[in-house]
Amino acid sequence: MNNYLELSTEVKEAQANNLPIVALESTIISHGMPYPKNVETAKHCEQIIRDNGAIPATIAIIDGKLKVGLTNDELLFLGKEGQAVQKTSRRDLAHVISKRLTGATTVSATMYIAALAGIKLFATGGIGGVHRNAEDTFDISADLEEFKTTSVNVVCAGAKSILDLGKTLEYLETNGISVIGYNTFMLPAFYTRESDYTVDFNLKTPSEIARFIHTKETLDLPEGTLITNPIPKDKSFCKEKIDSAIENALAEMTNLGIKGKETTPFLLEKIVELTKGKSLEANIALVYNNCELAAKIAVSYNEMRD
Ligand code: PSU
Ligand code: MN
Repeated sequence: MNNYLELSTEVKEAQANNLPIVALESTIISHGMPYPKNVETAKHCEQIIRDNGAIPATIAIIDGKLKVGLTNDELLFLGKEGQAVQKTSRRDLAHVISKRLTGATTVSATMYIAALAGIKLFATGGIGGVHRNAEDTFDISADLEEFKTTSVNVVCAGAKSILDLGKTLEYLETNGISVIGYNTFMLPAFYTRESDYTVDFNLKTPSEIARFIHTKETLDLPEGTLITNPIPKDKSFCKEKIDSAIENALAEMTNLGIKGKETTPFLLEKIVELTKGKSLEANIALVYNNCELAAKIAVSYNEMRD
């Protein structure tokens, strides 16, 4: 396996010196945001992690190698190519690697690779979940499955209501995956700080969250944890406005017959268009907020390790 794994010099040095590391995914760059904002955001995410005392490790597959830590050229390539790059979830890994292709990794594939590299914290915007109408389509993101077996702790801004939030929470509970709220008892809904759902545990400081992760590991529980962090107040959306954009995007998706892995990228792009770019601004702000929290948890977790 390690034949495919390639760590950047920065990540290798961080490991050698026992520094805290935070993983970042690459589908958010290629499929989640338009160029050039995607590249700008990806670079700034790395900077925020450094500013908060940890080392960033953006993960992607480049020419068949599992890369942990990307160069600026690699980031730029993924950002410019956009949706022409293969969106790579767990099920795509063997294909992309055996053909020596380049792939942008989703939350599931990024967690898998982060675990191989021994990285415990991962920051992103939103994770995949149980889609609305999943009872008919069976569309449940591989991201949720990954949390069952991969002990990586993911900071996100909750689940957006292109998904069925209630079913997503039930699915997580069934599989023994804890949903932590950072200073919130309500599950944040990505563009908004509130939703009609509650998290499992409201933890108030990065060190409380780090203690939770450390304890889970001491108990040999193999699951990942979902850490939800509400979008900053000044960037959050009015619920009615975003809900109406989401409804319109979903209706257009059904009309166009879009299915499978194209669903999430289509909806994200459509929502940006319908909100005249405001949802993109919100998305960028919440990712930055998550990078900061993940770095702080990683620093605190690192101090607890023996
Ligand atoms: N949600 C976002 N931005 C994203 C994604 C989700 O707000 O970029 C991406 C992530 O990479 C996530 C993937 O892992 O979409 C989930 O895709 P699917 O729903 O097809 O499982
Ligand atoms: Mn899906």
